[in-house]
Amino acid sequence: MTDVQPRSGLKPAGAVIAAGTVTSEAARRRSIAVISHPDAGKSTLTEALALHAHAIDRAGATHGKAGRSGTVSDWSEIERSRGISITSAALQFEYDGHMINLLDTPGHADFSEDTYRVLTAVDAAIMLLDASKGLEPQTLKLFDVCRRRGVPVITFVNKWDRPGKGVLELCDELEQRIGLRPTPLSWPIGEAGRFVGLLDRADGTARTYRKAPGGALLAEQHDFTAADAARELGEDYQTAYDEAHLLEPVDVESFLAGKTTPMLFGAALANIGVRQLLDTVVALAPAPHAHPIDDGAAGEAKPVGGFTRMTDAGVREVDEPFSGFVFKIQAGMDKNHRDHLAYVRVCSGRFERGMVVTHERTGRPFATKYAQSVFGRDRETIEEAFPGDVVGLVNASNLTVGDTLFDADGPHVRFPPMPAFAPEHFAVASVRDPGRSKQFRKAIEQLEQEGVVQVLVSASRGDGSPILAAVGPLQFEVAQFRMEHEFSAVMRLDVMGLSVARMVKPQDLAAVGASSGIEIVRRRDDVMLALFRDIWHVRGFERSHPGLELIALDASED
Ligand SMILES: Nc1nc2c(ncn2[C@@H]2O[C@H](COP(=O)(O)OP(=O)(O)OP(=O)(O)O)[C@@H](O)[C@H]2O)c(=O)[nH]1
Ligand SMILES: [Mg+2]
Repeated sequence: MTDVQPRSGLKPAGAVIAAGTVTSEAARRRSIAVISHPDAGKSTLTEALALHAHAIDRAGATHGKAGRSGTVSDWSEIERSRGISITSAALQFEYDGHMINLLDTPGHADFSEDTYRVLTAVDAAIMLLDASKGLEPQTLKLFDVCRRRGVPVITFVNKWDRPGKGVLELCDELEQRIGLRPTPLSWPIGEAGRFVGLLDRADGTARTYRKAPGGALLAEQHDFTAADAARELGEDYQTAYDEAHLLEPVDVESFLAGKTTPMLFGAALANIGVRQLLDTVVALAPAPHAHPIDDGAAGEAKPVGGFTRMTDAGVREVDEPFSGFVFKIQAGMDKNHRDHLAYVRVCSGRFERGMVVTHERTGRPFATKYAQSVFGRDRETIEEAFPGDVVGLVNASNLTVGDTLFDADGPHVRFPPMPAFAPEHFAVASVRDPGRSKQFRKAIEQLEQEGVVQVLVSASRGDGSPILAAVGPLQFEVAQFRMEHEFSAVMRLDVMGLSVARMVKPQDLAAVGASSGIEIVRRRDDVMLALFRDIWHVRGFERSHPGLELIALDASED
């Protein structure tokens, strides 16, 4: 393994920062999510980034999906056996004087609720493109969420070690299809599949790579000055140089405004181009900034993105007393302890373990004695955290996704609610062995709290047969798997022929419920829903009952 000096031409902004104060600690933090269509290589890249920052010393995701055993972000049994990420994972590591909070997200559309929640907790995103596939449907959807939330996007074109599309074709796709202008930082020398090395667009230097066997260690590399590269690499270098200069250079302002995207190339599996990406995150991704709050004004609080404020709604500045919100709850991380962990994104102030905070939803005090940092499945006690960090609170059983916590001695704050999705799949759940009913009920409660599935209760079926509601059917599989493996209760699921949920006002309940083929259910927040076969069923009902109002679940960001 060779050392990975020297770095690319980027100079991290504000590398010399006095440590210790909330403002300076926030300034050296970068919180970023990796997003894309399934299989583009997010988990592989997450691991490669940690490898480059020396947070781990060997990549585990190097043997293809089937044999994957040790990917730090894909830790659960079901993820390892299937080779897909079904839930997001957080890693934190130091790099070059900065603290990086990196969130790997699941690409599968069925788990997009989880990915969307993560996007509320980061300040920037790395959008991964598979070199041979370009912009895939789920990537488009996620990019759209970033745009709406004002999350600036860095683009990494992955799998350049394999045959793929042309570089200019990929750039065109970004510009034509999503109106995002790519501004290259690096440029591949040699087309996809016949990859020679990377050109640094800023100074014309080049780096060639030879993959370490199996790709588990950092790739061997060789650096060339611009003059040497032109001589040694010949036409390939000249082509790369000419093409790279057809596009504009990086521009921070338009990047933060979501108009341009710094673009890099590489191969996560072979650890190529990964260091440049890390340097780019440090140099360009915004540090944590003022966070929009839910100030009770009409309409939704709009996000502030990058440095560009897009809202008149109130904000919580990073140097105000501690505040944060729960964006994820995960159980079963530690088999021996059966605990569950609430992931809190710190928005302002210094978090100190043991401090008493107020749980905004209940107004009750909440002790934070068991606070941990998270690294995939590994956790360690932490003493303090700063804006941008993810704090894991253990056995925080009263906490639910979307809840706000704030310093009990500071001013009250509430962050906007989490985006919830309109479910499109419904199934009646029951326990196979009635002797396991207690475990079944506990599991249902747990899975709901984590947001693995939504749980609806129908008066006619009762508590013992809750209706599970999901954005995609894979969520059901996860619920079933976890029910069996964590709670030793086998769950029977009877899929219902229903696909649309609408809110119903209390005064209309009896009338809607009297109509055949419509199921009335209660959601956790006591909202009453009517479940319909399909959208045609809804429209037909509306036509024949003009006096009744059905309200669409518009929280879905589609
Ligand atoms: N050839 C090549 N294969 C890669 C590269 N990066 C990732 N892969 C492979 O692509 C497959 C998918 O990688 P993952 O990292 O699991 O992809 P993901 O985006 O996390 O997938 P989901 O979490 O399921 O959405 C694996 O077989 C990887 O080994 C790369 O740079 N080159
Ligand atoms: Mg993954």
